[in-house]
Amino acid sequence: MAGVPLTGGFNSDEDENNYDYGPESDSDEELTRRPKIVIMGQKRSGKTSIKKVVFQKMSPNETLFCESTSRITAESVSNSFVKFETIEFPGQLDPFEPSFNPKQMFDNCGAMLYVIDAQDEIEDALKKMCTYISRAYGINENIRFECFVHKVDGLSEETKMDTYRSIFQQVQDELSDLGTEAVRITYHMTSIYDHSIFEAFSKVVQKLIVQLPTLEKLLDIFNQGSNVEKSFLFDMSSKIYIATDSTPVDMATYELCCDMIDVTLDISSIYGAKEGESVFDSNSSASISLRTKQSLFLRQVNKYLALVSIVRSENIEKPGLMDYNFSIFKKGVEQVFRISNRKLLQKQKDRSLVLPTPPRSSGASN
Ligand SMILES: Nc1nc2c(ncn2[C@@H]2O[C@H](COP(=O)(O)OP(=O)(O)OP(=O)(O)O)[C@@H](O)[C@H]2O)c(=O)[nH]1
Ligand SMILES: [Mg+2]
Repeated sequence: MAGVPLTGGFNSDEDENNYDYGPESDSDEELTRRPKIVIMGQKRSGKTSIKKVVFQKMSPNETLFCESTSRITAESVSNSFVKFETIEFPGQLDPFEPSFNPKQMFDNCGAMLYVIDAQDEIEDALKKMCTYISRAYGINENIRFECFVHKVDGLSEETKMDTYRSIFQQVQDELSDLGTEAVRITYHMTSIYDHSIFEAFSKVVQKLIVQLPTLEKLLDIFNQGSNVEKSFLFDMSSKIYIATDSTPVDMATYELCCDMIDVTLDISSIYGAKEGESVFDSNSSASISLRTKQSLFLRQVNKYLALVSIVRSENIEKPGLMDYNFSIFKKGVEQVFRISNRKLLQKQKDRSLVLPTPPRSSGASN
């Protein structure tokens, strides 16, 4: 099929490279509004390691020296496109102790992530997870529940599937005993030693982005018009993808795209950036042709995001078409977030306009 230039119904020529997911400020109100991801799990199940590897670029081997967390740790993830807060509960603490104010915490919680060490005894961990999930569900039914069956690097493919099946069955039984079978839990098989942890975190974060269906549609249109096989919208600093088109994600393709980001940033930091400057800017773009007759394209969308696409080499007819379609796609993404931001600012303005009614004076004035 021949590629076609896209047309965009955009009437604004503003170039907003720094548009963001919500207003960019660290005001108290902004911080409390940020989506919260509560991370729980038994001691040494891998909670801190996951955060460090995904958001702080720690190499997996270094996590061997991570100290056990002794108290509740809240960290803001703000150097990435989606800004949110992670709250880690160390294994030995009960998050529903009244002194931790569970009502307030789970009322504001976007996702609850429970980490289970697949290389350890899982019975107790599962029981605890089900109890916590049903209590959190009792406070806020909108929380997304995510179960990370973690450290699967030590398991064979067969054991992995058996573990998954047995966890799924036990959790269903346990939840129905607790009377909360309506809860939906998403399971992810993860390890910090491969890309599975980034893929799983991508899926967790995507659920917190309200614009996701629109982004997916935009990516589908871009792919069709440009004869592209697969596209990801990547958050460059964490390498999690915040959206992809509607075709299924294949792990090898995702890994290929992650590798491309590493290569681009490495080359850019050696040859491109001046000292103290960001290695990812509006000039960032890369094309790589592979032996497999596929080509990879990377283009900067804004200061945090990049579009990474895979095209079969025989489908590249006109090199300019992809760039043209990308410029239309980029404007589309800008519009999507600008509209959301405007709505959000309007909501904040409306809220501040609700002034308290002055007390009525009982006496006559003269
Ligand atoms: N094999 C393997 N080991 C892992 C993985 N993730 C974490 N670990 C190891 O698990 C150990 C415990 O990790 P932590 O991140 O400190 O565990 P935690 O859940 O934060 O523990 P507490 O803070 O005590 O509740 C470390 O030695 C990590 O190297 C993984 O995917 N595979
Ligand atoms: Mg920890």
